[in-house]
Amino acid sequence: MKYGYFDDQEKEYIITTPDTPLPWINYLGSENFFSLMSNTGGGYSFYKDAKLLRLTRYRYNNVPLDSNGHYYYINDNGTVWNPGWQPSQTPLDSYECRHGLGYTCYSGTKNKVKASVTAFVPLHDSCEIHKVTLENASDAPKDFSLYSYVEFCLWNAMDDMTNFQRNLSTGEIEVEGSVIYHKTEYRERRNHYAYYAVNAEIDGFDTDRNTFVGTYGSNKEPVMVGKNSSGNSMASGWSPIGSHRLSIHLEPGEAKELIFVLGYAENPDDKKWSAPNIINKEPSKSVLDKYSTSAQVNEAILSLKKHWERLLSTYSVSMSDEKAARMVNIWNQYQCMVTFNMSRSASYYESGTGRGMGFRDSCQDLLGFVHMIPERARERIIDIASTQFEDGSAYHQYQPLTKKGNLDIGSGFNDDPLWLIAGVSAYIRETGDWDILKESVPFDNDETKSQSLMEHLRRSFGFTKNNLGPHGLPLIGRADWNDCLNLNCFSTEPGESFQTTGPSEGPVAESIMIAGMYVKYGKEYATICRMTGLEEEALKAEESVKEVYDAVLKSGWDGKWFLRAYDAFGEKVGSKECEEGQIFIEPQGFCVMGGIGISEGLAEKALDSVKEHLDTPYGIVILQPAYSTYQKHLGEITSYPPGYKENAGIFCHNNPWITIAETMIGRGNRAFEVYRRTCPAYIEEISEIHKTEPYVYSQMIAGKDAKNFGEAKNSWLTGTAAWTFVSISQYILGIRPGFHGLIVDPCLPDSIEEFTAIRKFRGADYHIQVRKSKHGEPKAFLVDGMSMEGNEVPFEEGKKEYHITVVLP
Ligand code: BGC
Ligand code: IFM
Repeated sequence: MKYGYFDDQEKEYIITTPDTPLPWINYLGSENFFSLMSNTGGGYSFYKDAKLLRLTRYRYNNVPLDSNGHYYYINDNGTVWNPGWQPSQTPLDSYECRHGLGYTCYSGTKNKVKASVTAFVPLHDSCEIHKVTLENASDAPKDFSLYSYVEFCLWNAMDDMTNFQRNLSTGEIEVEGSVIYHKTEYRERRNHYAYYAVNAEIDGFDTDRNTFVGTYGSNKEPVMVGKNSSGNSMASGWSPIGSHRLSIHLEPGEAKELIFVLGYAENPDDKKWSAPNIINKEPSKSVLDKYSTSAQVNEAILSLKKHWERLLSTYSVSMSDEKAARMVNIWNQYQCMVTFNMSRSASYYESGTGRGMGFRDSCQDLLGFVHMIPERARERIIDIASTQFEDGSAYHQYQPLTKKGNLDIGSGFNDDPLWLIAGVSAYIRETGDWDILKESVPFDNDETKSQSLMEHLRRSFGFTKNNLGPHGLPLIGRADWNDCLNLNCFSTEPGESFQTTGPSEGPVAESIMIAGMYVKYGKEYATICRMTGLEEEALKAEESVKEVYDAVLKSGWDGKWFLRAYDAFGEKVGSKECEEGQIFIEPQGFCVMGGIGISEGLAEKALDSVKEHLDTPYGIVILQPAYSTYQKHLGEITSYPPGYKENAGIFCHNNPWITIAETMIGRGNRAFEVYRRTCPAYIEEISEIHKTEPYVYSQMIAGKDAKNFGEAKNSWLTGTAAWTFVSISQYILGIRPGFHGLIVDPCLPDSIEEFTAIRKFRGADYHIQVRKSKHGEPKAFLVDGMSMEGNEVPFEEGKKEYHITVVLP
């Protein structure tokens, strides 16, 4: 069942009912100011850091679901309603929500009044703009009240939810004309505030929540809205809000537009603590002047749309498979951008208070994003590498505002260092910017410990090399990519944190997944060495990679598939000898991606085993059989009920590894089958089962052992976005950056006979045509009409256009 439809022309998903199975959200913002917005107007905003500078308050896990947001109420002759349906839930005569790239429009009609809200964050300014259009579709004049409503967060979202003894006394507000200023914290910090304004005279306002909502009232029908009045309240402590009231008169057929702006302003020079607690309103005024008319706002929306056109034009494909084309051209790239911006910090499933930017997560996000804005990828690489330790290991997470490593989590995830090589290699292949390797980058955020980025890569590679276990395979540490496979936490008591307590690293437990990574990224590291003139180092790296390759063949092969690991007692994990957890997906994907076992015929066997044991109609599960009981020596993975998350869920992130691996052994049909199963556009039809947004990937879909088989969770912020984009764009369609130029190496299913693509790469346009040979046409690889050997089109400085035709055998 569907709850909406795609409009590819407008690049929108149009939701036709407000009560979707879960809130279906969108992200507004591209630089510093971000908002999450659901299809019913729910959500919140923050500046740079979802934990430390949260503008508006959201209540996770609330009843009813998704019941705080930036709302409008209408009181039309005693009928109170919201254009987005929530929070009043008054039935609407019509409803629609259009989620587009960086903007959301929703509208509702009630008793012949239509109210539409277009919400977006303009490029380069730190505010969320709502253009609210009110129309009278009746044949009589209409008089009604419009209320705006936001509830301010007292900046630090964690404190806001916990430290009530303090924060119920800190709230401060100022009101000037139609602008409400939220200045909690200003007294002490004097550097930031929020403002909430409308470009019209108001008839009343409220800034104290209890006055507006009623002491025992609720968002559903605030007491002031019911009374058609305002308290003109000035919050003093408790919970500051922003609400404007406007009396609207509309003649039959008349429409009115209002512009509401919720902004963040910084005032970095105001360090006069002894001065009166008066904010400098200039920074906010200049933004409000920029967005005070509909014409200005329309212009800003247009710029935003152009910005997205530009970003998406870097990779666009034209092919008969409409669903795959829409994902490649629009939604998958869009999600990559959002995931890159957010890492795993703020979604409807990530509260924005826990994890900041993840080391491994951000490096992987970069793989799906680097072609769009390489400058930002460069910046991110430097930030990430700055949280690395001198031995090559790294803080697992860092806070986006301070960019400092997170001490609570620390290090010890032994896959982390290798992801840096993956990210840097992708960046260099995309841009040809070898100079990045010369950048001086601190270790542990300490400028006195700065070394070149190349040295950071060397330490990354060296970390794995220096941390091999009894079988010559990489030690797993606290966990590898699979956070929940905690093989060294066997002394943890139930209830203690798996990843942070006890002797979480040890000299025995080894990971075959990291071995696969080491072979894949170690080879890329060796190429980087070679291409920068370090031939000897390249040879040494290749030697070490070969040793691990051989160790996998000797001790990491289980007969029909790759083992997952050795535990802290030297016992196998992910083997036919195990009672449960006999086969895992990750090493099958990563070892084959690293090329292990391809020439020996093992890769095919491993991937056949994935199909035989792990396939389901909704995607490939992470392991089988699911663990039925908690087992201390395996860690958090066994804490989940069978079929959920890392315990045999369909962990979408690793499905594209299988897609890529399949292309590496030339099986296009199977590669595409794996791609299609988790692809949102393909599963839109079963939204009542899948439940999360049909335009983005989710982290997990419940596996076949779970009661809710097929139900997804944790949409938006997942490495799935980047990896699926890599799998379809670089491996199935086969257009991928190499160190010397652009590679065109498709591996198509029977259902795709041909396609054309435009790829912007290092400042040139590549016009690519691929078709399968028909009627005996010989295979060909032509560049500007000339036949070429191989499949990597050498990049020529200054050349602006390449025309490539590939005829596949
Ligand atoms: C979750 C994992 C997640 C990890 C993050 C665990 O509790 O189950 O899915 O990756 O935390 O550290
Ligand atoms: O690899 C991790 C990721 O870093 C966070 N989400 C879960 C994944 C698998 O455990």
